Amino acid sequence: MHRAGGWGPSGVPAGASAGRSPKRANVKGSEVLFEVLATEGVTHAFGNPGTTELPFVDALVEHPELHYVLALQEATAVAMADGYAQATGKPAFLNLHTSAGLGNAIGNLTNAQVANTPLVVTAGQQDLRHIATEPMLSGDLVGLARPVSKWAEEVRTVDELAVMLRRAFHDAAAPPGGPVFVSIPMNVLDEETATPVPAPSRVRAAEVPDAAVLEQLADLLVSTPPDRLALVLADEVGHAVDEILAVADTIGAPVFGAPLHATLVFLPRHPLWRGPLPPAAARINQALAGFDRVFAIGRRPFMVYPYTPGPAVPPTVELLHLSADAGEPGRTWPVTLGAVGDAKATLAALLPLVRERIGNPRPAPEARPDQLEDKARQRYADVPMHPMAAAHALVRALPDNAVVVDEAITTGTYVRGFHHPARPGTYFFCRGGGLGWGMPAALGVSLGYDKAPVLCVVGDGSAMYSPQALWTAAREQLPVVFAVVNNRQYLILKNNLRQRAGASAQSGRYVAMDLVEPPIDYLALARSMGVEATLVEKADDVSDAVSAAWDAGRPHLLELPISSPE
Ligand SMILES: Cc1ncc(C[n+]2csc(CCOP(=O)(O)OP(=O)(O)O)c2C)c(N)n1
Repeated sequence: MHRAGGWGPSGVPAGASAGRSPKRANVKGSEVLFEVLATEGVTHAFGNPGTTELPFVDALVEHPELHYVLALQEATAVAMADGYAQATGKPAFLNLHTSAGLGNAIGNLTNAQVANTPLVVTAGQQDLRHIATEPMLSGDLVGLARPVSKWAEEVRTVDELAVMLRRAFHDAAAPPGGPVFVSIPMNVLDEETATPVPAPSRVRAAEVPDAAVLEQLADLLVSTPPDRLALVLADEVGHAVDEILAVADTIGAPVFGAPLHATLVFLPRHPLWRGPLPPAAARINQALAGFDRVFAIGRRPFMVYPYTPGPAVPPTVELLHLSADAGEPGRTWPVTLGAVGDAKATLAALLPLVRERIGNPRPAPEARPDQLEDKARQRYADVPMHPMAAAHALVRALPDNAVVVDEAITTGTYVRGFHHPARPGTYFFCRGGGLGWGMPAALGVSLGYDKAPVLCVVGDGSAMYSPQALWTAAREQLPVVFAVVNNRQYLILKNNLRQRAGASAQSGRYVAMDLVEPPIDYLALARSMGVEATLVEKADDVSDAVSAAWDAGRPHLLELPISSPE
C-alpha cells in the first residue's frame, strides 16, 4: 500500500552517514546489510533461519537495534511482514531459508502480490565458491521467487550488495507496491568491500493527472445525475478515505466497495455506502446495470471469484477509472476516461473542481435502518452459536475503532457487516484468497501499531494453515485475541459444491470437507504454544470473554463453536 506522498526511506536515523564518504575502510557484507536496513528505517526483521542465513543471524548479536521476529515456518513470517507493512505503510524486511524456506513462503507471497504489499524478501544462498558442486541447500531461488515478485535477483559480489538492497527497498515501495526478492549467498555477507553504501532516496510519488484530465473527470461526474452514477472503491482508497468522503458527499452518488476489498475504503455507516460488490461478474453486472457511469478507483475494482458468464461491467455503462498503477485503467475493462494518479492527491485536486461545478453538496439520502443488528440479537440464544450472533458479540464487545484482522471466511461477511470503524487502517482482509495469512498478519499489524491490541477472527479450517503464529504471539507477548469460529468444516467449499448441484449436492456426501474425525482441539493447540485459551459456547458469554482477553494485554485464543447455516 503506497501511502500518498510516497515514502523514500523514512526514519533515517539522525547522523546516519550512508553514502557520505567516497572512500572508506573495508567492511563486511553483513555490515553493509545492517547499514542499509538502519538507513531505510527498518527496526524489525521477520524470518526463520537456516545454515545459509547464519552470517546474518550471527551479526544480529552486534545489532540489538534490529529486532528479529522469529517465525516457526516461513508462511507465517511472510504474513507477519505483510501485516506489519500494511500497518506501517512502509516496506517490511524478511530473511528466509534458501529454496525450501522460500518454497514455504510462496503461498503468502502470492497474497502479498495481490495486495501490493511492499516486502523486501531475502534468503540465504549457498556459498558461491562451491555452488558448482551442487551442495545441499543450494537452489534456484530466483527462479522460485520470480513469479511472485516485482523482480528477483541474486547478489553476485559483495560490492553490489548495497545497491541491490537499496533498489529492493525502492522498488518494493514504488507504486504499485509489491514483494521484491534478493538472494544473498553466504560468502557475500562474510566478504569485505570498500564500496560506499549509497544514500537512501526520498521519492515523492503523489502523482496527479494533468489539469485537463481532472477537468474532464469533474465534468463527467457532475453531469451525471447522482442516481445514475456509482462510485466503486478498491484498496488504493484506503489512505484517501477523508478525500473520498468529501468528493462523495459533494456528488451525492452511491458508493460500493470493490468485491472482496481488503481495507476500509469508506465509512460503513455512511448513508451513501452500499457495501462491497458481490465477487461474481454476473452479479456485479446486475448491481451496476442501472447506472450510466461508474467511477472506479484503485486496482482490480471488479475482481471476481467463481466464474459466471458475461462481463462484470455492463456495456451500457461508461467507466471512469483512476489508479496509481499506470497499467490498470483500460487493461481489462474499456474506459471512457482512464486516469493515472495517487488516490489521495488526485481526489484532493478533484474536490474543488467538483464543488465549483455543483455549488452546495447534494443532499445525502436518509440513513438506512440497520436490520442486521436486530437479526443478530434475535439469534443470541442459539447453541451452537449462529455465526451472525458470534460475529456480532465479538465485534460489539470491542472499543470503537478496534483493529480487526478477518480470515473468518463464511463468518467474515458478518464480521465486516458489524465492524463499523470511523478510522482507516482498522480492518484487514486477504484479497489474495490464500489461507494461512490472518493469524500471522494480525501479529504484524499489532507490531506495526506499537503492540496495539488486535482481534483476529479466523475460521477453524483457516486456523490450521499457520498455527505457528500462536508461538510467536506468545514469544513477543503481543495483545492479539484469536477468535476461532469453529464449524468443524470447510463451509464455503461445501456451499460452493451445493451451488454446483453436482454429485456432492445430489448425494449429500461431501468428500474432504469435514474436520471432525478426529476433531481439532484448538484450546490445546494454543496452550501448547504458551497462549491462554478459553472455550465460549454462548453468544451472551462472548462479550465478557473477549473484553477480558482484550484488556489482558497478552495473546489469547477464544474458541467459539458455531453452527453452519447453508
Ligand atoms: C492455502 C489455501 N489452501 C486451500 C484453500 C481453499 N479453501 C478456501 S476456503 C477453505 C475452507 C475454509 O474453512 P474455514 O476457515 O473453516 O471457514 P468456513 O468456510 O468454514 O467458514 C479452503 C480449504 C485456500 N484458499 N488457500
